[in-house]
Amino acid sequence: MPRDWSELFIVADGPSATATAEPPEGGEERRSGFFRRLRENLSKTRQALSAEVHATLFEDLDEETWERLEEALIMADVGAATTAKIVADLEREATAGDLQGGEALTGRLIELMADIARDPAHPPTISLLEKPTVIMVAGVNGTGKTTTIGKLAWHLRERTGKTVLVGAADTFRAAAVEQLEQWAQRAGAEFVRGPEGSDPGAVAFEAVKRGRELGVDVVIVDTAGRLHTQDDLMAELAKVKRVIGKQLPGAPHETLLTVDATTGQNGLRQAKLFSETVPVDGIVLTKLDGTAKGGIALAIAGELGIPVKLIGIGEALDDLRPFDADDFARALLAQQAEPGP
Ligand SMILES: Nc1nc2c(ncn2[C@@H]2O[C@H](COP(=O)(O)OP(=O)(O)O)[C@@H](O)[C@H]2O)c(=O)[nH]1
Ligand SMILES: [Mg+2]
Repeated sequence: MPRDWSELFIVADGPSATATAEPPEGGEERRSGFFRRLRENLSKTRQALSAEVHATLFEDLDEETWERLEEALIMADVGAATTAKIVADLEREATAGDLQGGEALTGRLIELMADIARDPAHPPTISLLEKPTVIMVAGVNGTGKTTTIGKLAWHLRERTGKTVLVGAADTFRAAAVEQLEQWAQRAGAEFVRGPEGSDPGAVAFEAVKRGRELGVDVVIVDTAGRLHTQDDLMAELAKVKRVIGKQLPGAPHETLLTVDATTGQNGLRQAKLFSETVPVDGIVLTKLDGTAKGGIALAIAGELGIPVKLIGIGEALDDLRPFDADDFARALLAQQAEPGP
């Protein structure tokens, strides 16, 4: 599981990138620093969940234990089906006598949650082997597409030394283009825009073309998140994707969908809808810092079969990170503030 940027990106000279800004020494310290921050950023979900879980699992186990546990997980938006599976597994093992005491039960619960979020068939990595690698970012308005692109461009440059171009194919709102341009500047990325009100497909085409001419490593294409109707939006998204493929066969190589964690189960429904129109390779779960519904990460992984690849935990450049199922589950429930092995 990628715990680090260098493990998220698959690059040509090895299974993982050589991190330019992160020397290998001090890796452990850096990891525990990351983990502490993840834990802090997830504090809303953790507070809501862990108090109830601890109150339940450290008492005598009975029918009510499992009901209360289910309720706590559902309140954290883990999702009914995913919750039922986790709790049934834990109850079975506890009843069989395999788990003794609150500590062991909580530890096993963390493992079960991480297992759900981890899908070996869909590893949460992003391949950068094509040049340029084209990443298309889709999602409903306000879910964090533009912000995520800025952060991602910045990390690609900082952590892997890649050159990046971003294309403003969200032409629906003029302000969206300006906002993306500012992020591109902060991230040190090239920027392609079209004339006002231009066709999103044409901008996406131009961005990939320009990226090829400049020889950049990664092209990231922003898209609109709101149109007159949902059908329009989906049709446009499919078209942008098609047009990108015309400029560069095989592209986009990666389609990321932003889901706002604060919208909980609604975000899950959005993700289903989008993924029926364009195949989605990975979810970026944003705004996890501001919600008690962080359990949605598990519901997405468990019920959609699309890996969560990145999580947004704030509004700053540095507030995007690879999703690690184990760290995530532990950050939600573990008492101790350090990552496990
Ligand atoms: N707290 C927090 N805010 C975020 C995060 N990601 C995006 N935002 C905020 O959400 C709002 C909408 O983001 P934007 O990128 O414009 O969404 P877009 O319409 O999908 O492009 C902005 O105010 C962002 O600062 C996040 O991870 N945490
Ligand atoms: Mg935007």
